[in-house]
Amino acid sequence: MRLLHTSDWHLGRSFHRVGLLDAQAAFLDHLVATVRDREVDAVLVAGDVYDRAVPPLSAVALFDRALHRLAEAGVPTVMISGNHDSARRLGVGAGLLDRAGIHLRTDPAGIGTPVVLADAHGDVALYGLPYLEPALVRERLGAAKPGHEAVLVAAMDRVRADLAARPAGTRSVVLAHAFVAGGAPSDSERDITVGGVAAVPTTVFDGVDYVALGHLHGSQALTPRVRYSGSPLAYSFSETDHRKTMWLIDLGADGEVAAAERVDCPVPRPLARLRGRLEDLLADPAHDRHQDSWIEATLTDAVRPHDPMARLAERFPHTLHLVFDPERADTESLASYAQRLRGRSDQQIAEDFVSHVRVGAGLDAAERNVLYGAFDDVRVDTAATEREGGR
Ligand SMILES: [Mn+2]
Repeated sequence: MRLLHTSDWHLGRSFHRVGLLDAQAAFLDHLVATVRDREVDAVLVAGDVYDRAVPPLSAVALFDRALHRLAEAGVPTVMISGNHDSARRLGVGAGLLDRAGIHLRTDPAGIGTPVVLADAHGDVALYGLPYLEPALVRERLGAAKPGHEAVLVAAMDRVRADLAARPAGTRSVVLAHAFVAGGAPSDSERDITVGGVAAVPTTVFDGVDYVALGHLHGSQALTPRVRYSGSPLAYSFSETDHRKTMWLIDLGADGEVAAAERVDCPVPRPLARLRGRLEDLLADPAHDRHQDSWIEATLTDAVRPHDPMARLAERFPHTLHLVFDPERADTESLASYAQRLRGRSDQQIAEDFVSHVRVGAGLDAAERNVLYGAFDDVRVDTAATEREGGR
């Protein structure tokens, strides 16, 4: 059975000040063309269909068109909600869409009820696990502990129980939206850390033949059968070196991954990160090849040049982002707020703040629990508000 695995479309998202709706429409054209040209048997969309709980109408219209075209192509599609989606809003009409072969799984209640497809070698059961916010679903799933790992273990127990009751030899696929250990993040995923622990081990997914993951925006294979497709477009300059693709997976007669191919997504415009003094960036012939790229420029001039954006735009009309990183001996004190925070979690930043105001006295274990608990409460409040459609 041939599966096309994609995720993290983030419909409605823009890149700095550039709207990406046309690029997202081009990606969806490419998806539908791939389904037809490569004789795909099922499409898997592993969450973050939209960028926001309440997406702009233009994004909703784009999604609507995609649903119609997938249904017309006659290819079964399984989709889950991600941490950016409002599960309730995305799931509207799911029962009706089912009849058109589009299987939206946004409710944890449906985790143990697969979409069953068949080929010459028998059945394939496809289980959709929507993004599971631990504090909201722990009780309902009967998870033993708080945290991402415990709720995913409970969800996977339901999957394995259902699978065990099916005829021997039934092959299985799971879609999940999670941060799985070993995966490399970028700057454009929303943090889902709980209690300081974000990543769950790949062993959580033991017992199924293929795991189609969403959340991380770089394409990667954690094991041959546990993969992230990554987003179809770059959503931050940290993804400059990513190759954006979908996975075309051939699931063999015994559930083995017989083939895994990366299908390239259309690139609206390449990305480039340039660094140096403004005059050098404007003069260096090596940068000729970046003239049509979206540019992030880090200027190292000791004195901030006059109107740098306008001057850069003369050579690089698609300059989107400027960073100032002057070359001086005491760069520490001059580093911008953003530079000092780069690559650090909210928890680390808060811990450093506490130790700063207490002149070096860091957090003890009890204080750290209180702090992490507060972060979790804020996230749960936000997620609960979105579930109730409050915003
Ligand atoms: Mn995402």
